[in-house]
Amino acid sequence: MEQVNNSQFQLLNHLQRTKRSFYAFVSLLLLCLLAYNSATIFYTKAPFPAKNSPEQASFSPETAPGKSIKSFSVPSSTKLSSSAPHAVKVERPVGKLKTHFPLLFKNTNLVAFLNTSVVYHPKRRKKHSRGFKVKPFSVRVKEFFNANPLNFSCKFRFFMTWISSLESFGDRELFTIESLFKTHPNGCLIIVSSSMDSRTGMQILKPFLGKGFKVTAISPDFNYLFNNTAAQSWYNQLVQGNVNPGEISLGQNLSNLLRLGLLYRFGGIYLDTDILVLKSFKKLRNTIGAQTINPETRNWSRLNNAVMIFDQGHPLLYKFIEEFALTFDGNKWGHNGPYLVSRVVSRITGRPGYNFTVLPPMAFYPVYWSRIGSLFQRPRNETHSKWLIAKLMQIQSQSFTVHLWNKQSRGFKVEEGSIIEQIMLDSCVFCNSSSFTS
Ligand SMILES: *[C@@H]1O[C@H](CO)[C@@H](O)[C@H](O)[C@H]1NC(C)=O
Ligand SMILES: *[C@@H]1O[C@H](CO)[C@@H](O)[C@H](O)[C@H]1NC(C)=O
Ligand SMILES: *[C@@H]1O[C@H](CO)[C@@H](O)[C@H](O)[C@H]1NC(C)=O
Ligand SMILES: *[C@@H]1O[C@H](CO)[C@@H](O)[C@H](O)[C@H]1NC(C)=O
Ligand SMILES: *[C@@H]1O[C@H](CO)[C@@H](O)[C@H](O)[C@H]1NC(C)=O
Ligand SMILES: *[C@@H]1O[C@H](CO)[C@@H](O)[C@H](O)[C@H]1NC(C)=O
Ligand SMILES: *[C@@H]1O[C@H](CO)[C@@H](O)[C@H](O)[C@H]1NC(C)=O
Ligand SMILES: CC(=O)N[C@H]1CO[C@H](CO)[C@@H](O)[C@@H]1O
Repeated sequence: MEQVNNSQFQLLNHLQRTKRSFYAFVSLLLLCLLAYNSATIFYTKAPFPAKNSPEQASFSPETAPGKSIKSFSVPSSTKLSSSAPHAVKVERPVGKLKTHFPLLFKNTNLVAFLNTSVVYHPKRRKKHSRGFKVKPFSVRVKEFFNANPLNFSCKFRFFMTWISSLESFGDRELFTIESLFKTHPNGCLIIVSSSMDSRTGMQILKPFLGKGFKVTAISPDFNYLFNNTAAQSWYNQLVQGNVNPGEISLGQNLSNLLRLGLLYRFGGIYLDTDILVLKSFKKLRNTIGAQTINPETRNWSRLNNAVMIFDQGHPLLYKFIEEFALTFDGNKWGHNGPYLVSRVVSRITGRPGYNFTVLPPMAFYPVYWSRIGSLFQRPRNETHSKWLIAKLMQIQSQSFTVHLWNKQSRGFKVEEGSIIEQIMLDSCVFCNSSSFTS
């Protein structure tokens, strides 16, 4: 019995010890958590987390826009306070952060995109360029367009912009580039983007280079682009946190301005990344497209800024930029984009000094966004089949581009026998795309 008692005692003793060490472990865990938490707070508190983030933004999948929100949003306005309530207390006493600044940190890619001083000196790049300074944006753009190592000269200067992460640059975007080079083999394309301006980004573009096409990605320099325009002070205010970016994605809205700055400084053709190119632009100059017309008057009722062709320094571009800076409203859908170009053009129509063309919807936007699904569908019956054939022939004969309105059509599958499938067969370069969904 004693033996048993003894062993029972030992067991009890052991249990108690285990319990103690369990408590010790839990306390340690709690301590760790506390330490981690304060580290998090400290990190959030650092006034310029941007300094470290752009590289991550460009290179690591962990900082995809959606994910970065939690670690970087520094709420000081009520709207965001739910996302990281613990940081509010810490942030208020600092009191230095401007009210709107935190919104810039919602998306680390956007920070990289905005902060050109960071974008220009990424550590990794330095390592590879062995101490040579990275050339300024304007020099890189001009060298790309002018250099012709294979006695190649750029007959067309294309610009696209990409302000999202590398991971979201998908099959659709790649296919729009295929269609661009299919129709413009002697064109040169710059994707203005800080995420794509990286080794991984260039890897994505490599198949095009392998085919001899001229494409590259370059991080933007807003200070250069908006220098001596009305957008200069607007941009400075934005960076300093004095512009209310509003509720809607600042990135998208900044992209509306970026395209204007690019065409104004360099001249060329701007395309959204959801534009399929079907025909050469060689006869187009200083052109913008209508997205809708008034069926009675046949006058346009709305223009769109997804395709624009303009000479360098064109006065209409200057007006667009001016309007952007004067009337920016981050809370109204489309206000700084399609509505902006419509406002300005209707205001200056008839005034001398602006020489440009407005093309009808069939030129660039042959299908309205609400009906874009019809292009992805296979024929359902005989009537439908006839309609599809007629529509395809109309697009093939009259349209320079098809706007896919990605926001509307992103989830659609390309059905066999659909118009999009036929267009893809006609405008592919690699012609190995299994499907067009992404
Ligand atoms: C941009 O980067 C510079 C240099 O790293 C930094 O001093 C500045 O605060 C950053 N600005 C923003 C808006 O992140
Ligand atoms: C280079 O291009 C020029 C004109 O574009 C042409 O005259 C010349 O023969 C070309 N040289 C070579 C080596 O292809
Ligand atoms: C802006 O333009 C002025 C000349 O008007 C030039 O001296 C200055 O370097 C330019 N700044 C940038 C950032 O390009
Ligand atoms: C249509 O546009 C023309 C010129 O752009 C203008 O003169 C005319 O008044 C417009 N018609 C209507 C009904 O708005
Ligand atoms: C307007 O531009 C076209 C080319 O797009 C050109 O042929 C025409 O001469 C220009 N007109 C004026 C008044 O500059
Ligand atoms: C044919 O298919 C279209 C598209 O699905 C549909 O709207 C239409 O009602 C169909 N017509 C007939 C006669 O079945
Ligand atoms: C199609 O071909 C290109 C170039 O060879 C290649 O990079 C790409 O991965 C291919 N895509 C598919 C879906 O096979
Ligand atoms: C005012 C304006 O152009 N707002 C745009 C901002 O970006 C969002 C997309 O993220 C667009 O939907 C808005 O139209």
